[in-house]
Amino acid sequence: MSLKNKIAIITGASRGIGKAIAQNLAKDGVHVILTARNQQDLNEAVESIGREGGKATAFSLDISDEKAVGNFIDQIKKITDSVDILINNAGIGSFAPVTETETQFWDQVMDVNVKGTFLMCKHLVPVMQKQKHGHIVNIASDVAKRTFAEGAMYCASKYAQDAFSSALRKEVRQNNIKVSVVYPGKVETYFNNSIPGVNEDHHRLHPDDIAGSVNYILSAPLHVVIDELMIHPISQDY
Ligand code: NJP
Repeated sequence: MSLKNKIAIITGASRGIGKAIAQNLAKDGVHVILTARNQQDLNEAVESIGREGGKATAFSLDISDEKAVGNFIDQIKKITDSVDILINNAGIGSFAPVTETETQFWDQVMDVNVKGTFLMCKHLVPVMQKQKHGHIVNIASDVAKRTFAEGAMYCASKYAQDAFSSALRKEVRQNNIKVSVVYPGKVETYFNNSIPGVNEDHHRLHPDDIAGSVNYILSAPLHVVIDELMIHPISQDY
């Protein structure tokens, strides 16, 4: 299915996986609406898409803030009647023993990874239900399906995001809305204060690998939904 002239909202699109998804979709003719908190990073991403001939718009948005999400969707409704695609990609995490995990950080991780996904869906699904179509792609993690020591907080958030996605899929299928989940292994991004290119660990995917998977999912024929897609670097032991 062609993606040309579709409209997509991408959270966490200022860098890493979200930025690569936005760039890749724009190359396929999608009007991409980029969101993240840092406006300057967003502007740079929008400019780079524009230089490649793509159509991009940016909105500063903290997805953990319901009032901000509601205001954002109101603004979107003023510029378009239709939103074809929502990519819930923004996410945070860090790794430590449970006894050393700050409760405040637990709340932040749950607020972004779980509540943020919920809020974006809560406020955008009605738009998709009205137009009688839509595709939501949630970027979870392979640790939505496995656990490891010192990963309790992050794994819990990704298991919750995955369970939410699975239940939502059953709820909105009748409205012709597809819900897909991508489960990446390690990816070379800014996640958890990493700096791409300086990590000693070479067992990582490139953000473009995830972006390619997302294009594949979104390009499936109308009658097909790819519910889940797990993707790892072949060298990653998991
Ligand atoms: O991370 P990074 P990734 N509201 O840090 C934004 C999952 N994943 O691309 O808000 C709105 O480069 C932030 O912008 P800013 C991971 O769990 C990754 O790797 O300005 N946006 C930036 O644009 C996550 O769900 C790996 O700080 C918020 C973006 O999110 C997704 O992949 C492995 C926000 C983060 O970019 C993308 O992460 C895996 C908020 N409150 C799953 N807080 C991996 N990298 O290895 C942050 O299994 N952002």
